[in-house]
Amino acid sequence: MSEDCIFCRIVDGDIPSRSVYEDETVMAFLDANPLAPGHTLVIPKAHHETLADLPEDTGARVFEVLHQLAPEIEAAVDADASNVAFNNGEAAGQEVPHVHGHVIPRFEGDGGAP
Ligand code: DGP
Repeated sequence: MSEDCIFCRIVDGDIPSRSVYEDETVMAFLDANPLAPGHTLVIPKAHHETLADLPEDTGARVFEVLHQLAPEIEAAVDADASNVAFNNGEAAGQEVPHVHGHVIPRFEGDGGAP
């Protein structure tokens, strides 16, 4: 837990979120600035800044949850596909320094990658 990390505060329940999934290791919730309906963030509950900091077993669990949730999220919003992506490090556009995978539903003809 990092006191000044927004996502740690969401895990702790200090900041409200619209929960999509939760287990011991991983949490998923709707993105506050969605690029598409159903845009979801999947995070490890423990604070790790980038993928390089993430223990292998935690990373594996994050991927298992992404694997399970991406098709369920697509179905929930009637999407045709999804982008599943990590902005990994500040120079790559990572604004929140707590590892998170984006699931961004995509629709035929919606104009290309975000
Ligand atoms: P990135 O640029 O990859 O670090 O994406 C960070 C995402 O986090 C961005 O799409 C907006 C989202 N976000 C930032 N603050 C909050 C918050 O307090 N709640 C939720 N649900 N999402 C947030």
